[in-house]
Amino acid sequence: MEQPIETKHIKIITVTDGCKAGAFSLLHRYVNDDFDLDTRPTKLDFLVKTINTNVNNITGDQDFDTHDRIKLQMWCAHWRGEIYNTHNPVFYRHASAILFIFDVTNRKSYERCAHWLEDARLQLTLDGSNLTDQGPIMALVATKCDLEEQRVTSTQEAQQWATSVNIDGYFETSALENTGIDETFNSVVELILERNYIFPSCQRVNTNPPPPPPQSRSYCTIQ
Ligand SMILES: Nc1nc2c(ncn2[C@@H]2O[C@H](COP(=O)(O)OP(=O)(O)OP(=O)(O)O)[C@@H](O)[C@H]2O)c(=O)[nH]1
Ligand SMILES: [Mg+2]
Repeated sequence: MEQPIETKHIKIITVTDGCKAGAFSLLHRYVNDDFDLDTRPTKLDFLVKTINTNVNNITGDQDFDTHDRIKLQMWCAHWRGEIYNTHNPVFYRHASAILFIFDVTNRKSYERCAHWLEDARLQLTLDGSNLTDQGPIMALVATKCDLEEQRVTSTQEAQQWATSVNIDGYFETSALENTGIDETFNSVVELILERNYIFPSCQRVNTNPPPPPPQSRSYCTIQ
């Protein structure tokens, strides 16, 4: 008899200063393997990707077999706009990971990460929905690394800052060249699994036969 397939639901949110840092492009590349040079500003994007992960090999977690699936629900919002002001706690609530996104060619987008980090920690404390004192995985993600000549924040500086404020990981990406993106999300998922920072209320048990290799892509935009 076939074993039930467990689908773990994991919420990941991106945080930027709403300055075209490339948050949507990062998710769009990861989920749809696509890139658009001329994106439109949106208030909220919601992208979903289902992945197969042989986490036994990664974490040694015997409860998690190769038939299990992870459904990543990824939120990307204009953080300064009305959605943030109105629904701020909803974004952070039950997030397993928070990605602070900055554009390596835009100094302000980097400097504002300190503010958003402080804000995230405050909101999570006020909301009281953290699973543990440690809280969700937090990662700093640099975008547009293909624009090396226009770069104004170095790898070393960003890495050092991330370490100094206890951020769990620092990653460099280019959605245009498709570099660093799978590595970023694979590492973030591994960190989530290692910390076991998954909200039980998000879990479902799916008794259907195993689905085909991951192709599940969907995406919704509010403009
Ligand atoms: N060269 C380069 N351009 C990029 C990259 N990622 C995004 N862009 C461009 O940066 C602009 C903004 O990208 P978005 O993904 O919309 O950024 P965003 O953070 O969602 O923007 P807002 O929500 O409007 O603040 C677009 O013109 C993208 O084509 C990248 O890796 N390299
Ligand atoms: Mg956007």
